[in-house]
Amino acid sequence: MKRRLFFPAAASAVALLGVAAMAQPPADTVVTSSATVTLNGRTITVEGEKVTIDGRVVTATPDMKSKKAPVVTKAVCVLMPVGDSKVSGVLHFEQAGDSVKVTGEVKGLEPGEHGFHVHQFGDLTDMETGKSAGGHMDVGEHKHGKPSDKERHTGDLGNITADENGVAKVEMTDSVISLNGAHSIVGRGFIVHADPDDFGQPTGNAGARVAIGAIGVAQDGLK
Ligand SMILES: [Cu+2]
Ligand SMILES: [Zn+2]
Repeated sequence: MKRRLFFPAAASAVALLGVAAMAQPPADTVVTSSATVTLNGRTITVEGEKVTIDGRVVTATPDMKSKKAPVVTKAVCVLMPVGDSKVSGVLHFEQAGDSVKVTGEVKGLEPGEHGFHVHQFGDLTDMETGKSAGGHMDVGEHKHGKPSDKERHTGDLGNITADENGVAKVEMTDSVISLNGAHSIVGRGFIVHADPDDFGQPTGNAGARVAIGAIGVAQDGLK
């Protein structure tokens, strides 16, 4: 007898819950259909997430995929020692028309010349050898060369020269690298080598990697 009495009560409770669920969808439900209602003489339209009252948009999903790319005007690279080297420094890059001005200082070097290149990857996971930065950055397939050569890797910036205190002041302008477009060095790696780049093939015989860094957008470098 008890069961018979219980059954209709449970059934109506389920029915009530069903009606409640239909009337009020969960708060996180994404509305994909569209509907128009008239309320107090005003036309309210819901299309997906967009709501308009009398044609005026009152809510809209922001456009998260802007088509306009920002322009990078300045980039920076903090050079850190590779393995047990003591070489460190900071490089600044500034776009000046079609050229990039490279300035900065590298310290802890042996006096003399050191290979100085943009490498393929801004990947610093191997700080023991610096090999995670890959080979010389090259857009296309070129031979290794001097910065002034007609043919060179995109990232071939030649050498820097350290004084008797092991400090190299960097100041150069290069028109092959860029901070924007296909030749952009932003996100790539930078390597300073133990030996001079002698411009021999395939990569200049510059020896071990003594400092590594990743090139990023500078704090005041976006337009
Ligand atoms: Cu290199
Ligand atoms: Zn090269």
